[in-house]
Amino acid sequence: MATRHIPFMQTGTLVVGNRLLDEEDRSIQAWQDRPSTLTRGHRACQGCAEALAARWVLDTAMEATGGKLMVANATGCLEVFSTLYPESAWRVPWIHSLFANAAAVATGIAATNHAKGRDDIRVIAQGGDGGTADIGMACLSGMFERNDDVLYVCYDNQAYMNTGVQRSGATPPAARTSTTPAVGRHPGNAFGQGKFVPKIAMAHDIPYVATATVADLRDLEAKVRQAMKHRGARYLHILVTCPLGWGTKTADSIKMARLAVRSGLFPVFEAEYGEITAVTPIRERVPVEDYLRPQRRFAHLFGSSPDESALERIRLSAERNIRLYKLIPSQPGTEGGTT
Ligand SMILES: Cc1ncc(C[n+]2csc(CCOP(=O)(O)OP(=O)(O)O)c2C)c(N)n1
Ligand code: SF4
Ligand SMILES: [Mg+2]
Repeated sequence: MATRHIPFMQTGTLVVGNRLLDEEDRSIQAWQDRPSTLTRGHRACQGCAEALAARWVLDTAMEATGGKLMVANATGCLEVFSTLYPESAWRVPWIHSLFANAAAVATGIAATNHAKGRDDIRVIAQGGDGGTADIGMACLSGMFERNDDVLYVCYDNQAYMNTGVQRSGATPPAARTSTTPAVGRHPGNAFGQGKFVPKIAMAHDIPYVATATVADLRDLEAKVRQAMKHRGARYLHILVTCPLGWGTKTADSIKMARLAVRSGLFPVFEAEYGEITAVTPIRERVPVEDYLRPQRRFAHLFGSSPDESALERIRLSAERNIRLYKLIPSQPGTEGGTT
């Protein structure tokens, strides 16, 4: 990207003077023909990062494919808030699958396109963390194993939000959900359970796996473009703040995603054929408490007598991520981190 002076009055905006940049350097937000795949009429909560991420992903994919895109969507908040009968907020060929089978439906669409000689039409499957990590895992693993030509996008808000904030396999330890209440000796979600789907995807040696958050939309955009350059099975896992389920301020959705990354609790990286190829280093590390304290789902860890043992276990998990993904290249034991 060319170095360009950005006027002061534009530095606080997400577009950061986009329209002053050369056309190829502009974000999807500044694209004159932005398709607005997810448009007015949806009923997402205020501050819903899932809505923001989905629009960003699909708008970018639309541009990358010249508008030749079809989408299969698992049941979950994204599907429910966007398609209240008889309306639809989608402006892309879009099909609602079951909770469990978005990956299989997308595979079928890709196979049909291929049989018709229309490999130019690309396919995206998308779902929440419950639809991905839990009930949809079998279909997803099959899609990976067969290396079907589909990009699967998981919008990870860390619980089953659509049905009332139940725990999923992606809910973090100690988090309070409606099925892991903040009661007893070990309140909230149990430690030592759950799964990180990007690692499972990498274990299939598929062409492309990446993680991203709504805190860095240019990075998200670049990863969608990179994913669309590949053929075969690809997986994109996006951390999306949910103000309702996390108990955060609606204005803080971007900030919370940024704190997740800076605390080390959510690693941002890319991998090809099972090997990590790039990581986003943590430039200004923050204590895990800075990320946890503003969230009501972790309120039981603080107060007059903070739960030091739970906080220590969470700190250790951030340390482990930093070590494993080399998120701080200068830290001993993490030499060789890529950027
Ligand atoms: C077989 C089946 N079981 C349960 C449901 C009810 N259900 C619909 S969406 C949902 C939770 C979705 O959670 P997630 O995939 O994380 O998406 P989110 O709403 O959090 O974005 C559940 C349990 C269903 N539709 N089908
Ligand atoms: S419950 Fe959460 S994921 Fe669902 S629409 Fe509201 S903010 Fe978005
Ligand atoms: Mg969810």
